Amino acid sequence: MSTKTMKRILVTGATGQIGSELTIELRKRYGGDNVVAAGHKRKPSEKLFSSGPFEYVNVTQKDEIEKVVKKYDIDTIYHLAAVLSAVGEQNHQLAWNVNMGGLYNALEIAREHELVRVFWPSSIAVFGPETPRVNTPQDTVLIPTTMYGVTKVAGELLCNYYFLRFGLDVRSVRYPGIISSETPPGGGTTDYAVEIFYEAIKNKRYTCFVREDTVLPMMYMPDCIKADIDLMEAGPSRIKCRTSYNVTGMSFSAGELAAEIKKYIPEFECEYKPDFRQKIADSWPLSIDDSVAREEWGWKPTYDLAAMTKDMIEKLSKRFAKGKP
Ligand code: VAH
Repeated sequence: MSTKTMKRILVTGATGQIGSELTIELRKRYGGDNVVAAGHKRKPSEKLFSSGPFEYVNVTQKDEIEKVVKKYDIDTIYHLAAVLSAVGEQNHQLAWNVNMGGLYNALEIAREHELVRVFWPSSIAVFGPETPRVNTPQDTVLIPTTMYGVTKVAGELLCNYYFLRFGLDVRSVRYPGIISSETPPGGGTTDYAVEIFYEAIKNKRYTCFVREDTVLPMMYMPDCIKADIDLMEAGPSRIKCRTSYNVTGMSFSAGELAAEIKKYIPEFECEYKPDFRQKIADSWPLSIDDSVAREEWGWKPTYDLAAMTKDMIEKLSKRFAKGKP
């Protein structure tokens, strides 16, 4: 395992919901020019494009990643490029090719170029109906019922293999649903928890695609970014888990989220019309035990439902008032 420090970072999936905010935070910490943002089809925001290098990369093409690694002398990869659960059920081949092909390429490049470290996000989608759903433990049954979940279980095993076989310092967390105000999510089952804020502020009403009583583990973006960076900056000896760490911020039902929003927008009305994503949500846990991450590298979330809702409504209201989308 390399003992060098992380200096020049590549973020794949940098135009996505998490990648776009993670890149900005990494640029604050490591310097704009030392963090290369890589996207595939989505155009980068002005903020992303103007704060450091940007490259278009298709992660299923190893040579496209390798070209950027060589051009910028990259020593660390945050590999976020992925197809999420809902899109993955509509196009399972795409989900397999991007999620598995992309990860394999990133790990092979990290091995061949002896990179310092790799971050790769797994998800609570690794869990399935056979998994204990309350306070889901770190080590448990992983029989997902989505292609996205299959790629996340396989991805965790691949990362563990690259650590054991080649000593590659690859690290991972299992994201719950992530809520944020900067970049809308693209094709996940938990997208309702973001869309509801946009619709409540703009139109005072929202049609939610899961039942009112659907409870899922969630996390606010500032905590998501903190988890990624804290994990990557932890001393190697503290990291005992090389598949992926359970992490979470909070759990709430769609109805509880709507009620919290109504405290700020009393006229807000939410109706519930479950679609195919209900079956996916019903296969996932209600709450997560993240005690191992807390013990091994000091994980501790900051935001609960009330604090997140307040911050989301403030940030989105301010942005919409300026006429921005
Ligand atoms: C999805 N946002 O909905 C992702 C996440 C736990 C959910 O992995 O697919």
